[in-house]
Amino acid sequence: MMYRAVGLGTRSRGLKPWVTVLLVVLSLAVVAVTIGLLAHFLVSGQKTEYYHGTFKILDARINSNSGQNGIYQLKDLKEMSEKLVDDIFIDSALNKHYIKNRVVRLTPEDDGVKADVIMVFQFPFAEQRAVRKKKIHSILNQKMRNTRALSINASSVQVNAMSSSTGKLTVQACCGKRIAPLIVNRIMSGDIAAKAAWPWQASLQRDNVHQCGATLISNTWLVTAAHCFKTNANPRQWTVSFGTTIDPPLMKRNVKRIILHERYHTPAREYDIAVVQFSPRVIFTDDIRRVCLPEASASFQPNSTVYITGFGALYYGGKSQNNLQEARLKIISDDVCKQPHVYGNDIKFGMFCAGYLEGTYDACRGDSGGPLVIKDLKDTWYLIGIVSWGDNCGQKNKPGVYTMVTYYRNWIVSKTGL
Ligand code: 4AZ
Repeated sequence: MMYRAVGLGTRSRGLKPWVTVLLVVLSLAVVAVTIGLLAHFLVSGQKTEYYHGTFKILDARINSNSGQNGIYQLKDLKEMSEKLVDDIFIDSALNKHYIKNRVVRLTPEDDGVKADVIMVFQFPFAEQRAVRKKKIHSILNQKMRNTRALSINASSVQVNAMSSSTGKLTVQACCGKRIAPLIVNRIMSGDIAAKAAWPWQASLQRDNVHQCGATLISNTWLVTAAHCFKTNANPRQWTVSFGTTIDPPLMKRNVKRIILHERYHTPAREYDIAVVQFSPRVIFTDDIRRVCLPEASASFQPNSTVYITGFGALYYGGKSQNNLQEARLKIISDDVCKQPHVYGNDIKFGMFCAGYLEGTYDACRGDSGGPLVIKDLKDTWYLIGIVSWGDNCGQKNKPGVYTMVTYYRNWIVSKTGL
């Protein structure tokens, strides 16, 4: 007892209450600052950095018919180059820091093809960017000298640091990628699309009223159906909106040019394709992004799974929807679709059918001009059809008919340069 009394007495004499409070406050402040510094270190310590690299692939040429020695399809050469850069960094001292790469451009030159690649890393903040740039360059240069995957002029390798805003935008600019997972039901009788699930979908509006769907193929061009402009093709009266709702729109743009296929003449349904240029151009985000266009030589097997999206009606005679709808369909072969009890000879060149002969899942009024897309093994989405026509909606033996994008691929290039 005595011992305790003396102890207490000593403490109260040595440390006054205000000193104790001050000490506690000071220690708390030190702990807070340490946590803050640690958080700052951990967050800014793992900074994403972008580097732009170029290299020359020797004796390579790009052609739409691959197969011959040294002649590649654009898509194959891009994939091979991306794989090469992946392999190089995964098997290097920068393995832990390397995230991914994107080949953003392949330019044919006299003695080969020049590749532009954006490389993404995460580094702690300790080193200077110039030092890292040197490291990245040296790894690329050394390993490209020894690779057998492609013949590369190692002395052509260049590397430059990019600002993270430019890097991010350039990497995001790639086509046919989306962030949302795929969960799909239907358009007719409708299920609502998740935000950012179909970032290439656009709504074409006349006097601000939804008329047709359209698909983003660059930051300023859309593809749609020519028949959407049957009654009015004056760009001043049209606008385009993006996002999964018409109201409120995520973004709106003015239409600058409407180019219909020269051979589209209503009431015929052939050549039902148009390209639309809007301004100002959009900046790609997770919610607004372009789809990929397939090469003219690509073909897609009957029964493949495809998806359509649109703001169109849920039943024949219904009205357009404010929320984007989606449906999973199957490609129907020409043999099946040209049967007399289906569409017979109404299915012409440059058209194909998709849906189900049993009906139900189908595009409808207001979906016209919108996308029919397919996903490849690398989860990249391609526009292969444009909603064009059909008897009624969701009826037995009357599937939707789509403009075949591959058939018009060269026409699209001739108008947009894409
Ligand atoms: C239309 O009127 C329309 N069931 C679009 C597609 C289909 C039918 C009508 C296909 O825009």
